[in-house]
Amino acid sequence: MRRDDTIFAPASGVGRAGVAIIRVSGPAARFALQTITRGAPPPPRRAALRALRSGSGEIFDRGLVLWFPGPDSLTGEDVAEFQVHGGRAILAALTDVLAAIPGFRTADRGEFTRRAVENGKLDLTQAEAIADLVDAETEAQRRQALRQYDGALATLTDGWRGELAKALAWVEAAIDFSDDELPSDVMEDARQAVSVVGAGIAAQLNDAHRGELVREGLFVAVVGAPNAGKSSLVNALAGRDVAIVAETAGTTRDVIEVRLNLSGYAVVLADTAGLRAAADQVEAEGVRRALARAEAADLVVLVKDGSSPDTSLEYHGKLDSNTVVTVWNKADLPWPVGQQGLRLSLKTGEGLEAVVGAIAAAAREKLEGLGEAPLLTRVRHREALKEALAALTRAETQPQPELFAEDLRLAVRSIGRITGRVDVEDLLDMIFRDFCIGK
Ligand SMILES: Nc1nc2c(ncn2[C@@H]2O[C@H](COP(=O)(O)OP(=O)(O)O)[C@@H](O)[C@H]2O)c(=O)[nH]1
Ligand SMILES: [Mg+2]
Repeated sequence: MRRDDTIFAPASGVGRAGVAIIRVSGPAARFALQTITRGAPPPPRRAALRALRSGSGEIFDRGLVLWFPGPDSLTGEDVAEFQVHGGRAILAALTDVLAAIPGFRTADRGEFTRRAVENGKLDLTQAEAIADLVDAETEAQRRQALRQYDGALATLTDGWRGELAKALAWVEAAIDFSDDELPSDVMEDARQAVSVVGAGIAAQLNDAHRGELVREGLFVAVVGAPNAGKSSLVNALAGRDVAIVAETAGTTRDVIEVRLNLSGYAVVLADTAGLRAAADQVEAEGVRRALARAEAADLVVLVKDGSSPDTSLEYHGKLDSNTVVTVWNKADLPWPVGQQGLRLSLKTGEGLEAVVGAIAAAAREKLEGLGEAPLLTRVRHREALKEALAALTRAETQPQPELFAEDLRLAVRSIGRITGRVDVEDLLDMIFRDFCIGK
């Protein structure tokens, strides 16, 4: 797709910095380079130091310029890059000259990547991966995004799509040609392919949403009796005071959330009201929310006060369905004999590292423990695969080749939506080129 307008935007962050990078993409990128440097562009992909001039001819900075003629560029269009000193006045001067060139405008959000997708430089999963890479706050998120950028998801789904398209080609051949013109078992082969790909998709869907959890963060609920030290633990893990710590039992009444990076995993930690027979209605509502949060959480941290009887016992049955890390707090106080488990004192800091380790291990188990690392990182991927699987399941019981073909076509299209390669006919053309029937 060819665009008439040329877009520009800072590729580096806003504010003062050593260097700022401005990217320009579109048919007039070369013109911009020539106008601002008053000379020919440097050789492709080579940095050159140039004086940069404003409209009046005044030099406003000296910086590196780069020239990437399309289609071998980020967007597939002609691209120019200016690496200038990262001051506001310089950026303003550069932006002014660019904006004054006819057909130039500032880029919309994600527009460079969008053009790259439209020009076939990236597929949709890679474009999403770029956004995820930029947003990645933890190691696990970065690893997952890079994997997707490198094409892990695209390779998997393109493989399925190819298999099904081949099957579809056979079925269409079976519809169009008489039996004696074809190898005997084409329909059988097609059905076999449908069942293999269907099983592969079903296995991928059965990944406990791990990819989405890595990306969006694991929900961890901190629960336990009032005064056990839940709020103190949340604050200690967050490294700052997000929750009120108080001697008065029943202080925390609503759910308080904090996002943090726990040993490389994105986690949304929730502090909750203490579990006990509530003193008033507000507290009762707090208890209800705490239990609801524990139920909805991916992981529960149960905090117990080792120095006093546990008043939350009656609620523990409700936590059983989830992965629970139990922590015994107040190890600095005398404990009755028999309290065993992960010892912690939030007062002295004793055992905190081990608790972080235990929660991180449980998180790792949730996210990676089930073998092969996950590939579906967005609801969108999951929905497309669910649709494809539904079509394949229908196809399996479809005796009529025409209807079987129609379901296959739907499945190929659904899978193609993940990468943005949706044209089934293109794929068929490619496959039929290798066919020898009717040559
Ligand atoms: N001695 C001692 N006191 C603690 C410890 N952790 C928390 N506390 C105290 O226990 C009380 C309740 O703590 P808080 O975090 O508000 O508990 P929550 O009700 O479970 O959120 C506060 O007075 C804290 O200072 C600990 O490890 N040792
Ligand atoms: Mg509290």
